[in-house]
Amino acid sequence: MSGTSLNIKFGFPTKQFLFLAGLLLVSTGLTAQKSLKFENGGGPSGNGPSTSNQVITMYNGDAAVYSPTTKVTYSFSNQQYASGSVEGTNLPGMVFGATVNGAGSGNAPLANALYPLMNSISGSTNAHYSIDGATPAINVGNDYSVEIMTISDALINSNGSNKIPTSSKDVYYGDLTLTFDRPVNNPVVHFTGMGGFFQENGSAGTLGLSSGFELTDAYTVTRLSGNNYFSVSGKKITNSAPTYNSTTSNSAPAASSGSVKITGNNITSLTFKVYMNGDGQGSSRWSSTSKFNGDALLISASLTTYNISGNVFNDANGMNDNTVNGTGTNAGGLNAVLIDPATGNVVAVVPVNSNGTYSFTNVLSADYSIAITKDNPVVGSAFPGVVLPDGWAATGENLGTGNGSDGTADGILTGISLNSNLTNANFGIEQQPVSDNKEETIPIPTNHTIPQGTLTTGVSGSDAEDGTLGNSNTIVITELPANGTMYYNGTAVTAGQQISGFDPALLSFENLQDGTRETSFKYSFLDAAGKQSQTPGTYTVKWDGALSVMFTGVSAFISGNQLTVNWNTEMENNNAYFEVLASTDGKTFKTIATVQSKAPNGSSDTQLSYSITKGLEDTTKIFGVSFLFAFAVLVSLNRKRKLTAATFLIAVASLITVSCSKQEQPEIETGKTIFVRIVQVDKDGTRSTSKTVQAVIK
Ligand SMILES: [Ca+2]
Ligand SMILES: [Ca+2]
Ligand SMILES: [Ca+2]
Repeated sequence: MSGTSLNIKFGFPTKQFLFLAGLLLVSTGLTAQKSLKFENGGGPSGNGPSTSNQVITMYNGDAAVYSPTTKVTYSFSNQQYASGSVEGTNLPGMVFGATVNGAGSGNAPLANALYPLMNSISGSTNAHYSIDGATPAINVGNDYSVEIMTISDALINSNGSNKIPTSSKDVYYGDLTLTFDRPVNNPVVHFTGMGGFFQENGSAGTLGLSSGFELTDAYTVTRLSGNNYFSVSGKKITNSAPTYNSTTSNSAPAASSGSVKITGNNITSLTFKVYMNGDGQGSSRWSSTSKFNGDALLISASLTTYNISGNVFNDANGMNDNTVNGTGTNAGGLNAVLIDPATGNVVAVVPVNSNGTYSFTNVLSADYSIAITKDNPVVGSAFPGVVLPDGWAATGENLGTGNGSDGTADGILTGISLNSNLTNANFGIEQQPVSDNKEETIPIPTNHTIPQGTLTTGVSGSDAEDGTLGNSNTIVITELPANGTMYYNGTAVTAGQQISGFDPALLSFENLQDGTRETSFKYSFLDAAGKQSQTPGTYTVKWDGALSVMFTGVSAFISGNQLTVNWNTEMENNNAYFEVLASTDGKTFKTIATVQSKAPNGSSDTQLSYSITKGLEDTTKIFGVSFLFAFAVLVSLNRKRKLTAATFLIAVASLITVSCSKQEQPEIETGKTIFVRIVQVDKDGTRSTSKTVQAVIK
C-alpha cells in the first residue's frame, strides 16, 4: 500500500462499513488455499552419500499423504566431475546425503540423512520461506528437504593443489532435475543453506564457497522470500553475499536460504544447472587431501491446492442465449469428475447435489477438465466418457457466469488452469424432445407417386421444458425414405432439413419402388435448446398392396402405317401381363393389345424390354368411326403417295408440334394425336399404370 492511502472519513455510515467488512471476510474465506509439502515420511529414510534418484511423496500439510499421490523425483545428470575425479573418493561432484568432514583426519564425506528436517543445517527460520500464501506455511522444525552436497574436493588435484582459483564463479558441476509424476502449475522451490566454508588445518584461513543454481526451462523464476543474500536474477538463484559461510544470515559472510516460485502451467520437470562459487578469501585452496569439503544444502518443493465449485443447470434454451444458465439440477443423479487432461485419468469424483451444486476441495494446482456423468468412474483410471441420464443432453459448459462456452457441448468443461480458487465451473443440460411415431394408410399409389394433398397426418410430441409439440414447432427430417423420393411443397427434401409449421398436405413422394407396401421417413422435433429427440419419430405411409412393375422408357411412334409402342420394366414382381392402351383425347383409353410378361414366373430384378407394333387400320377398328376419322389423313398419306411432299410435311409438322408439348394442353384438338399408356396386371389382379405418352410421327 505504499504511496497510497485509504481516505476513510469519520462520518462513514456504519451499516455500509459493516457490509464491506462482511464482504472482506467472505472473500478471505474463498481464497483459502492449501499447501502440499515435504513432510515426515514422505522421503527416503536412510543416509548417503548416494547418486541414486531420490523420490519424495507430497504430503497434505497435515502429515497425511496427498491424494491422488503426487511425487517429485530428484536426479543428477551431466556430472562434470565424474566418479573418481573427485580427490580422495570415488564420488562425482554432486551427491545426495553427504556432508563436510572437517576433522582433518578423514578424506571422505560424512554420511548425512538423505531427507533431513529443514532446520538441520544453516539456522534458517520459517520467515525465510514462503509458499505463495498457501497454508500451512513452511515450518523448518516440521518440514523436510532433500540434502545435496556439491563437493569442493572436485576442484583440487590429488596432491592438494587447486585446479582453478578459489575466486572462481559459476563453476559448472552438472544438472539437478526435479521431475513431477503429473503436470503441476507454479511449483515453489525452497533452498536452505546455500553456502559453506573450508578451513585449513591449524590456520585461520577460511575460504567461503557457495552453490548457485540456474533454471534451464522456459519458466519464470520469482523470488518469494529469503534472507538478504538470497537473490534471484533472471533464472539464476544465488547467494549474493560478498563472502560466504554456512549460516543463513543478513551479515556476510553468510549462507542464503529462501523460496522461489516457478511460474508455468503443466510443468513436469525443472532442471537446474548447479554451480560452485568461491569468495577467494582466507584459504588458498578449495579443500585439502586430509579433509572432505563442499557445500551441503537442502532443496525442497511445495505445491498449492485450490478449490473448484460449480453448478449443473437445467438450461431449457441451451446456448440460444449464448449463456450456460437455468435452474440447478442433478437430473436425478450425477457426479462431477475431475480429469487430468494430460493422461485422461480421473483425479477425483464428487456428487452433484440435487440443487446442481458441486465442489472439489484441495485440488493440486494444475490443468484440468471437469465432466459430469451419471456413472461413478474409478479414480486413477481413464475417464470412460460422459453418460447423462436417459433423455438428457448437454447444452454447453462454461467457466464463469458470462456469455460463451468452451466450444463443444459435450458434458466436459475443458481448459481449466487451476491457479486460484475457481467458482462457476458450470454445465448446462436439458431434456430432449420426444417425437411420436405417426402412421397413415392411403390407397395404393398410382404411377409410384403420392401427390401433394394426399396426407393429412400431422406430427406430435412433447418436451419436458417446452410442453406439447405439434405441427407449429420445428422438425428436422433425420432420415429420408429408403424406397422413393420425398418432396415438401414441391422441393426434394434433404436429410437434416428443418421444416417449420409442418403441413402434411405439402408432402409428396415419387419413384416409390415396386414391391413395397409403405414408405417412411424419420423426424425429430427441435426443442427450445435446439436439441433433437434421442430417438426420432418414424412417419409411415402405408397402402393396401404392393407396388409392382416399375416402368421406364415408355414411348410410342407412328411410322408408315403402323403404331409401335416400346417400354421397359426395371423389375417385375408377380407380374402376369401388360395391356397396351391408346386414346385420342388422353382421357378415354381402350386396350389395343395384351402382352405376356417375359419374366420367368412373372418376377425379375433385371431390365426387360417390350415392344409391339400394330397396323393403324387394325387399331382404328377398336375405336370405331371417330378414331378412324382421326387417322384418315395419315392413312391417305400412306396410301396416296402421289400427294405432294409439301402437304405431307404440313401434316407431320402439326403432329410433331402437339407431341413435343410437355403437358396435355386442353386446346389440343382431339383426333390429331394418339396417347398411349401401359397397364401392368399382377397375377393377383392388381393393376398399375405407366405414365401416358404421345405417339410421335417418324
Ligand atoms: Ca441458456
Ligand atoms: Ca465442452
Ligand atoms: Ca427440452
